[in-house]
Amino acid sequence: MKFADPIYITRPFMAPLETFSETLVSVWDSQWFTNNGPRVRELEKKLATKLNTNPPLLVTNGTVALHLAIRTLELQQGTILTTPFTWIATSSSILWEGYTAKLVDIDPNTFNIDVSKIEDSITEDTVAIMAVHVFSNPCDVIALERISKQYNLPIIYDAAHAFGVRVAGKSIFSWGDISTASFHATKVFNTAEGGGVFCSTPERYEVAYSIRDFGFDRERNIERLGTNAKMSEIHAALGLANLPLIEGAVEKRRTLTETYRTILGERVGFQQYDPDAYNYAYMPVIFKTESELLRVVEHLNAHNVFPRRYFHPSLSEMTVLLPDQPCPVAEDLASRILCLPLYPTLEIEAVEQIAKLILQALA
Ligand code: T4K
Repeated sequence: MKFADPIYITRPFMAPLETFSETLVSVWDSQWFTNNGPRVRELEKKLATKLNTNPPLLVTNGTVALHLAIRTLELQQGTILTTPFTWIATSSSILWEGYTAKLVDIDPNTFNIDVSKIEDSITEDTVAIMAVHVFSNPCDVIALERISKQYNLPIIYDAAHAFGVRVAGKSIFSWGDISTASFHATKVFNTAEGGGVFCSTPERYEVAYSIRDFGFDRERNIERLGTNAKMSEIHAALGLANLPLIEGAVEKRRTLTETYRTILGERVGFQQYDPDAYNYAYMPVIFKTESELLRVVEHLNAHNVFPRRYFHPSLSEMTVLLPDQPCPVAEDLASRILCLPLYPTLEIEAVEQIAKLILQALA
């Protein structure tokens, strides 16, 4: 059966329009649209309470959050170790900020940076580590903390995917020296466009606060080079409408994920994760070969279903930006991995149908 309407990899999570409209009324009444307004401050406070973290700084998007994170650490020039299996923003923010990005290959089961390979990559030039919790699966934060202390290297976590995940009783955003979130429309919690910076100390928070607002300090003196990274009140209003509904949305994602996994069984491979430290942001499946994957994509497209090849190719193959850094594990995974449609309003019957189409293509 071909779906009447296209089924995309995702659809934005949306609170009922009436709820959003109610939140917008206060923005209209206040005639205050940006510059650290009351809705942004309210959302920062509510996020800190819900997640049990230090208050985040809300910014325009997850990429800008990474830029701010790097700047806030006030590092010497040098090399930042990072992962090849991620969205380009992870590495491009390092390069844009004038650092060298050195890729460390990934673990084929968790898809995260392979912690056992990090120490061999550290040189005198290394100034930090930027790791990603891929598809919300937490990195080995304990091992990374040990490396960070031993080599005196700060850790930046790109936690763009990992909203709401907790490790060892702590929010994922509280690990590392600084951590970033993306609140893009395609993320578990969204503000249409948006991002967050979670600092581990009040001193770093003040630095990030100033960079977000042109480099002004609290007395309105320019104290450093800054930029404009402020989230608007309209975006924050959407966040305030969406935030109370997130647990239900994650629960629905979990049910759909389990449905896919049950039907697909051992015919495909899955990411290794702890179900209690995962937010079901994505539904990645691994095929035996790239040609198997391409056959499935063709079959799904013919039935009006549009999965995505996150993350293909591996950043190590984007040689215009990152030449001469082969990462065989990431490249192999990138060639065989496909993310299937997954979002809270997707019907369970549609998931059953998509899974059956995949089995058909593989038969
Ligand atoms: N770090 C990591 C690890 C990341 O994955 C990302 C972004 C970042 C940092 C940077 O965060 P941001 O600066 O973006 O906040 C998407 C997202 O744009 C991007 O946020 C995300 N990661 C990346 C993995 O995926 P595209 O180019 O695949 O999105 P697009 O426009 O093709 O949308 C996918 C599907 O979603 C569409 O087929 C239909 C649906 N859709 C999309 C939008 C935007 C809707 O239904 N409504 C919409 O408004 O990048």
